[in-house]
Amino acid sequence: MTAPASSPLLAALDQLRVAVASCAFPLELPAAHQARRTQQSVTDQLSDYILPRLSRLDAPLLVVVGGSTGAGKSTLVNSLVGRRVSQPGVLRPTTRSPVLVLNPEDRAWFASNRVLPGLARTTGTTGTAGTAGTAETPGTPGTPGTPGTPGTPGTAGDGTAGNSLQLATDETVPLGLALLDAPDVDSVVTENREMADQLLAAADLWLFVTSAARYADAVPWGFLRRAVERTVAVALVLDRVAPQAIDEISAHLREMLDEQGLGQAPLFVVPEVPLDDEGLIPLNAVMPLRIWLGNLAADSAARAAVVRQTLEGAIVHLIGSTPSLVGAHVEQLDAIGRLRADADRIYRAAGARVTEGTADGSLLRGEVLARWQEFVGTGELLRSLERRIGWLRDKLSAALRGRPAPENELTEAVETGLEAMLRAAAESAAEQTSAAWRQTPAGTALLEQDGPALEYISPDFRETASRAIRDWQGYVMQLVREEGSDKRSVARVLAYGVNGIGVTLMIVVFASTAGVTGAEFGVAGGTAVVGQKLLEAIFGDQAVRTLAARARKNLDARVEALLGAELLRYLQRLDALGVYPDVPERLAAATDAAAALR
Ligand SMILES: Nc1nc2c(ncn2[C@@H]2O[C@H](COP(=O)(O)OP(=O)(O)OP(=O)(O)O)[C@@H](O)[C@H]2O)c(=O)[nH]1
Ligand SMILES: [Mg+2]
Repeated sequence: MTAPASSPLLAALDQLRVAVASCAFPLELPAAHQARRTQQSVTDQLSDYILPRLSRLDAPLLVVVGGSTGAGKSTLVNSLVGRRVSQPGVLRPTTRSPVLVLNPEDRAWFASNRVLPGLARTTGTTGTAGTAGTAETPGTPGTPGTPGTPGTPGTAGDGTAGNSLQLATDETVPLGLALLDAPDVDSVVTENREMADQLLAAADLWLFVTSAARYADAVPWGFLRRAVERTVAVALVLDRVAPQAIDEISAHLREMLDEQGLGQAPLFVVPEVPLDDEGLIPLNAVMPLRIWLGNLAADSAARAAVVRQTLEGAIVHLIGSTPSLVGAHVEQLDAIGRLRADADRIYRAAGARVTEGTADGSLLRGEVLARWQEFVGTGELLRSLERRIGWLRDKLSAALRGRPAPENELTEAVETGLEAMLRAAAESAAEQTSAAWRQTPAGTALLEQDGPALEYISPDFRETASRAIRDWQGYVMQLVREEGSDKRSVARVLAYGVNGIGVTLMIVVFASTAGVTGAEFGVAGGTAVVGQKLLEAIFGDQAVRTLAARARKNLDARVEALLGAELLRYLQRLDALGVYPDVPERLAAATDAAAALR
């Protein structure tokens, strides 16, 4: 089992790591919390164990000594080494920052960031018996611990809590094997529990220490069950057993191990004996374990078997955990899709309403209608409309020439009316979209995020809308000017004035679906008919149809752009979540690729 650093499996798992990292669960949805934890543990397991181990299968074996607090882990490690490399103590929990004890020749491997890259190394000086560098503080050797009794302050903890790994080297540690004294798995200190978790995930072999008093506790068994699930190599130490109880307790423990599928795991029993002056268990009591570890370190085939078992278990577990990540990512995508669809639908409907409202005569009311009537003198024109177009044209021309610029007021009224209609549509769309998003906690959280307030229209909406309308009016004027450059109509356009004709075209556009033909002279339709006839008289029927259609199309496009920009604020907030649609497929593919190479 010697995989080169660039093995296909290693490459596939690195791909898988990238794919796992690209999963995102920003919305508080049912599967999100668990998925974030799974993502973290999968990522840790890959970078802390699987990838470094796979790239160096021949690297020293990492034996993590884990178990409940006060089980005697630190004391056991010290006793195996023959000196105090890790500080035991009477105040629980004692070991806060993990201590890695190794042969000086294996130092390079563990000092580098390949193993447990998240933990900074603090190094002890290479110890001679009795001194062990920074890995320990002077303790009170030989204080037999009675858990729960107050300890000497100096013995409680190593003073270095948190994310660091203390390295202690000692010649007595067999080459090719390192012992890591971990914090307690059942700690009252959360960081300890998490650290123990992370360290156990990085182990080639779990050396699980339990005591006569604690061996039936639930939490350590939870860890052991996990080890079985992941087929991690496990050995057990039943520590601190009164000599007369050894048979009974070890039989019971073996029974429990059998039930949990750990019947094959080596079990070492260490009797409770008085500690020596150094606070160490006499050598003969730990000898079987020491020999076993020594043999394991010396036997490269046995070491490889341990590595293979744990590595394969870890990879299988990893591969098995990606479907839940895919599921949770899809759950996010679905929720985002629904929020997006809500916003899309509401803004599309708003756009449709504006398009309809700018065509069905709705705008020809109030100020616009008043200005228009002032502009063309509707009543009289209407009455004469069907009699004689020529007469109408003369009359109109007189009317227009007689009053210098009523079209400017009309143009303004059009701008105001159109702006009000757009604003109402945008306001109602913002209101409806936020109401729709508020239906779910995830949507509510998004609305309440920092950033532009999504419950209202954009602060500069009025301004943007007014500019868009003025630009449209400019476009309509330009249309009229171009059409008027035709030889036949130029004189008439000049006679009526580009602005007057332009604003008339706008009125015609506003009534384009309002039944302007035939006898249905509603107020809006009726007033627009006058404009229609006027334009037809100037440009001809066909040209008026074309002009109106172009003006209409241009207005629709501007409305769409305006509302589109409003909608974009919601979509941007969704995009900013960074939940990408291609992730499930990539993760599934990376998982399949890794599974195929396993
Ligand atoms: N008499 C006797 N005392 C022991 C033995 N093992 C541990 N102790 C004492 O029990 C107490 C706890 O031991 P530690 O080695 O610190 O236990 P630990 O499992 O490392 O504890 P945490 O680091 O808190 O998880 C200390 O006071 C030790 O001196 C033993 O075999 N015999
Ligand atoms: Mg300890």
